[in-house]
Parts: sequence; C-alpha cells; structure tokens
Amino acid sequence: MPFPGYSRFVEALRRCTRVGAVLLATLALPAATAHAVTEPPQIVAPGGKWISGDLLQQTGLNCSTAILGEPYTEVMVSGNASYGGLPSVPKVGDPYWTAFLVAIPGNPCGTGSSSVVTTVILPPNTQVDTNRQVRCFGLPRNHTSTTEWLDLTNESWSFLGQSGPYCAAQPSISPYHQGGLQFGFRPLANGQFFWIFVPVKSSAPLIGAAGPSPGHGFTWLTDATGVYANPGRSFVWANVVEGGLGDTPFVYFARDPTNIPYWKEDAPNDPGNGNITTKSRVEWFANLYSAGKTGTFCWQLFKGAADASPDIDSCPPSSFPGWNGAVDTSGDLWQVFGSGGAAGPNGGYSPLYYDDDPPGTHFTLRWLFIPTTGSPVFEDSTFTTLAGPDQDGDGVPNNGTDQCPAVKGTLANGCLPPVQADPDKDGVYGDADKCPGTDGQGSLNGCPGGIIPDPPKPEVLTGILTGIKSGALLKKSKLAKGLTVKYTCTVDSAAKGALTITKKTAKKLRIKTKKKKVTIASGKGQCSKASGGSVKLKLARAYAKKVKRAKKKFPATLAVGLTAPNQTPVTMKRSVKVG
Ligand SMILES: [Ca+2]
Ligand SMILES: [Ca+2]
Ligand SMILES: [Ca+2]
Ligand SMILES: [Ca+2]
Repeated sequence: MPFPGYSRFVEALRRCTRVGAVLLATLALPAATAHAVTEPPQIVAPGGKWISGDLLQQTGLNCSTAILGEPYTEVMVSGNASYGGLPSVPKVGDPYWTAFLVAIPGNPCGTGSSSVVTTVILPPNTQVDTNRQVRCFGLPRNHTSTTEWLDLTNESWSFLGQSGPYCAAQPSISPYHQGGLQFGFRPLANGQFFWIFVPVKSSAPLIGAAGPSPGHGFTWLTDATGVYANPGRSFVWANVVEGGLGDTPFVYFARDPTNIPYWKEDAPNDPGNGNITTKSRVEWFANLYSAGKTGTFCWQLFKGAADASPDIDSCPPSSFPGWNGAVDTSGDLWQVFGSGGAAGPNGGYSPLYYDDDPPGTHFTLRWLFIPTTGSPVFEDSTFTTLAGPDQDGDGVPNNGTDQCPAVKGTLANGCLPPVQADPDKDGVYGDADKCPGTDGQGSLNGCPGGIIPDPPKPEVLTGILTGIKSGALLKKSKLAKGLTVKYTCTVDSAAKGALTITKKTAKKLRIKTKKKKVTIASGKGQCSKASGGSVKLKLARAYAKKVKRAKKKFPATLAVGLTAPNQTPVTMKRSVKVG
C-alpha cells in the first residue's frame, strides 16, 4: 500500500515556466542543480509553456579508455524533444515551436566530437512556419550553472577544415529518414549542449496519444558519430485544439510511460510507520487543457484497477497535503510538476512512497478535472512500482533482473551494450563505416569528406590482335609451317586461333563441304595479362594441299577466341587474304 508522504511533500500543481531547468536535469546535470540563467525556451518564447517527451540515449565507446585502459561503453549522445512556447495549448493556426535539446555526456572517439545531424518528423497537418526564424543555442563544454547560453542562430562552426552553420535556416529533405526534415549538423564535444527551436503551425487539430500509432507528435532524431548505432529518437505527443471550438476540457500525457518509478536511495526509513523503507517512489506527469473553464484538477490512486473507492483521493471533498488543484481563467494549459520533497528526479510530481511490501505492485492513477460548470473529465494512467532496489537509477530493479546492478544501463537487462571495435577510431562502427580502415574525420559514413571511394572495378576480359591488320595477306608458305598471331588481353586467359573460309571460297579451292564455313588452319595458345601471347596457326592436314594449289589469293577470316574463368569469352576477328 502507498502511504501519504511527509507533510514536507508539498505543492504540486503550478503553471510551469521552468521547463528548461527540468530538461537540463533530465539530461546530464544533477537534479539539484538549478540553472541560474535564463533558459533558451524563455528567450525564444517568454512566458511560454513547453511539454517534453522521452529521453533518447545513444551509447558509444569511451574514448580515453579506448586508448589508455580497459575500454567501456557509456552514454555518448542524449536528447529530448519538446513543443510549445505559448502560454496556452496551441490552437489551429497558432505560431508555436518544436524544440530539441542535445547533450554529449560521453567522450566520443575519433575527432573528440560527435557530429550530430538533427532531423524532425512533423505530425500531420503541421508545417515549418517560414515567417519565423529557426533559433539555436549552446552551452560550452566547461559550463557551470551561471554560464549564459550562447545564441548560435547566426553562428558557424569550423572544425578539421570543415565549417557550416550551427542552425540551418531552412530544412533539407533528410537523406537518412523518410519524411524527415533535416536541420543541419554540427560537431559537439563532451559536455556541450545544443538546443534548436523550429517554428511550426498546424492547420488541423492534433490529438496526441489518441492519434494513429504512435500518436500525433514530434519525432526528433539524431544521427551521430561516436555512437554504436543510429538514429537516436525522442518523441513527444502533441495536442493542438481547434480555435474557438475547443471548449471541451481534456487531460493528456506527453510521453509513454507518463509515470516513472525510481529508487530514492537517500530517503530515510519511516519511524512513524514501523521504520519501513521509503525509497520506492514514482513520479507522475500530466497536462490539462481546461478550455478556459474554472474548476478543480485532482488525482485519485487505486491499487490495481480503478473502482468506486480510491485508495488515496485528492479530489473534493477529500484533499491531499500540499496539493492545490484550483484552476482559474488565467490560462488553459495546466501542467503537473513536483517541487521540494515532492519532486522526482525528472521534475515530476512524486507525493508518495511505496512501502515495498510487496514490491512490483500495480496501480492506476486517475487525473480528474471537475469544472465549475459542465461534466468532469478524466484520464487514467497506470504504473508498477519497482520490484526491488534500483540504486543505479536505470529503472531495472536489483531483484535478479539487473544484470549490471552498479551500472546505469540502457538495455532491458540493466547493462550498457558491450564494447564494439572501431579499428580506425573514427567513431563510426560496424557496417556504418564505409571506410573501415580510414579515419572519416567526423563524417557519418566513416569516409573522409563523406566520400565513399569507387570500389576497384572488376576486370573484364577483352583482347586486341596485334601485328595483323584488317585485309593483311597471310602467306601460304608461313601457314604451312605455322604462322604466329600475336595479341594482348586484360585477364590471363586461354586462346584458340582459327582461319576460316566460306563455302563459296572452299568450292573454288575444290574443297567439298556441306558446312557454311571451313576451318583451314588453327592453333592453341595462352594470353597473359602482363605480356600478351600468341598462337601458331597451322594448315589443317586435310586441306593443306588444296590451299597450296590455289593460284589466286582468296579471302579468309582470322579469329582468336579468349576464355578465362568467370569471364564471358571474347573473340577477336580480322578479315584477311591468303596467298
Ligand atoms: Ca538498476
Ligand atoms: Ca544496471
Ligand atoms: Ca570506424
Ligand atoms: Ca572509417
């Protein structure tokens, strides 16, 4: 059973203007580190609210150890998609934003930076708003909580003889992802942050999780060097309501799962409750479109499935310590965040601990909006508490499931992927490296400049007769002893030479035949690619006398055929005269 938390677990519902700090905490900084400067979301859209999706993580080889010590895998690139920037839920036709925050928590191999290509796949009926500028911001690698974000909108990077804009003014069609709009690429080093904001508009409503799978939302993708596999993907469900007609409130979520179990290792036992552990927690996220109505936003928790009697009820006439669910007309977008002792590691609302007896218990969480006038609306979500301690914070419990209980893993078994080899150390792995023996210097395909060299062309058998020109006279006397015919070739091959005459010519020579052609001389030889070859054409015994007796020159065809394994045979021909 859950127990209500301490009374210091206070405050939950507020209209958030600090999502930037939440995102930072999500990505790399300790959760307690509040960023003391203005965050880019508030620079781009002061007073705007943002809804963020799930976290992408791409793993790669820690580079310092790849050279100096025992190599290990680490999270190299992380990213988080979001949308919003308005004080309210976006309406059809409203100018709003989708944003993508990228961080490099790892030490990339190769150039020391990851080249990160950023691509967005927009939801249906949604376009880039060309009336507004794409904006980009960055934090340098050794930033602190007081380091101001740099406006990179019009800045260029220059690295290893290459350069380009940080912020693509216009998208290009992604060569990597169908339906993707690519917004440039740039090298990012360990500790750097990069945040891109793309102006968008929707010409029809978006219905988030209720849309066709995977739902209406923004997909942001990273293709990077320094990681084992591409792409990284972060998705946020998006809701855009019909302007003027959107008068029905609804509760919605931005990501799946919207409730995240975690283990708060530093939480004390509860002396007021048999000294049981209070470490098992779950943080919740939810959003409300209030449609401008006043009312109460609240939650009910059920062990197992929802039924008529919540196990814990924050809704009137009940209440819950610290929960303030009053919704007024000051806005139509209400987001649930935690603060103080009720804040989860990702900024979610975490008002309870779960007594770990039994662990792995299933709950249903109902978010309910009770408007002052009209019918209540609700949306259910579920979660299962951790089945054991999770000190490494990867969400995989130490009940035998986490195979790497001291490593914050990215795989279902709680481990990081095994170390992968990168012989040329350019941070491009496996089949993705089209030049596996050459440092690609930051290119995604592992080849310098991204140019894949032409593979050596397979050799095709061809040959040329040398020394005997078309129409040449071949002496009968030489043919009697053996006439040398020379040639060259492109592949080592076997040669067969033949001198043929037509039936008509044969008749003149008084050679009787029913065939169309008669071979009067032949020979065998070889051809070497390096030095060519020759055959000796010698008159066939059966026709030698008749050829010798011929008083006039007569026409003939000289042919040398070449054959070699796995090659199409070729024949070199000359029209000649014999006399
Ligand atoms: Ca774990
Ligand atoms: Ca683990
Ligand atoms: Ca490589
Ligand atoms: Ca390479």
